[in-house]
Amino acid sequence: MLILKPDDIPSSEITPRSAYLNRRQFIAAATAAAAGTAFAKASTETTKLSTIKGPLSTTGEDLTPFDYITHYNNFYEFGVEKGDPAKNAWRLQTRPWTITVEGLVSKPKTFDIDDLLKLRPLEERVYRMRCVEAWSMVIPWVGYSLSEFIKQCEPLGKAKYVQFLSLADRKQMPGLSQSSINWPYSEGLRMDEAMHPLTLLCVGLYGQVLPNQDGAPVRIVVPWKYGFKSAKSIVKIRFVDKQPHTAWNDEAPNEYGFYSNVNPNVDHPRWSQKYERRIGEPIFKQRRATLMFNGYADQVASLYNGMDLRKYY
Ligand SMILES: Nc1nc2c(c(=O)[nH]1)N[C@H]1C(S)=C(S)[C@@H](COP(=O)(O)O)O[C@H]1N2
Ligand SMILES: [Mo]
Repeated sequence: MLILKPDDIPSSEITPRSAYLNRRQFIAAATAAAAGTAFAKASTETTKLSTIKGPLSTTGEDLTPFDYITHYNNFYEFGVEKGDPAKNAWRLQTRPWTITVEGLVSKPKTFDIDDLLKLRPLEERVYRMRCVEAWSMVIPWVGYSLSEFIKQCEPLGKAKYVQFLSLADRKQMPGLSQSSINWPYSEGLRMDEAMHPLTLLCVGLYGQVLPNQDGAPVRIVVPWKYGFKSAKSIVKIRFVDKQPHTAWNDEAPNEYGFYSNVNPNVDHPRWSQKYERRIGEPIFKQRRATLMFNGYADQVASLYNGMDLRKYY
């Protein structure tokens, strides 16, 4: 079963922001009533984070409004529709939370999320994000370079790749039984990609802790790759010597490659990647050209020198 596809909702059906907010308040109230204390508990966790301005921020683009970032999601553990994560992710318990580090490291370790939050100063980093389904957003993430965390993990020289594994818990995640994904959601990067300063260990957005539907309490963000490379709600990081298996590549290997760098010149077998729709913008501004490496070519193109990007899609 293949689910990822370009979103073909006509632009005319995109709800204006005012109506959207009203509906959102309605949904929040209805969900709170249905969920009782669980929702109340989750909503008290929208704690503010103190951040410094990250020098690696993308400039000159309007931010996607918070309500779109939190109500138009892909997070299949909570359902396959864009609105499902916002409806269902209140079930996710984000404390206590640990990341287990294993594989080719000097010694396996477990990190508590509250210690990770204190490891480095938290930066606000504005990144363009491009989903493989040909929509995009501009998001003010909060976090610090994954490389800072990887240094704490003490990987061995033999480690060539990093694998990220998301939580997969049937009690909290109603979407696990709704799609054929090979759970837990697995993603991976080559070590030099993982160590690149743009690759973010992300704990928040818009100056607050990550909303559950965006991958609380900790996710990866890799802005020059299609969105599915940015694994949410991660509980395990494994250092390995061979390219790890990844969830979408397991699902459809000819459609979703390991590298999945944003590339307008290499179409998906079922659709073009030349253009994208910017979520939340007025209809006349929505269609825009997709940029090589999502606009981060100056910073990352050298990672792929000499590689055929058609072969390593
Ligand atoms: N664990 C997990 N991570 C995931 C996904 C998912 O379904 N499960 N979806 C991916 C996809 S396809 C995209 S586009 C981004 C969306 O992130 P956002 O909802 O915060 O914008 O998360 C990625 N990370
Ligand atoms: Mo995506």
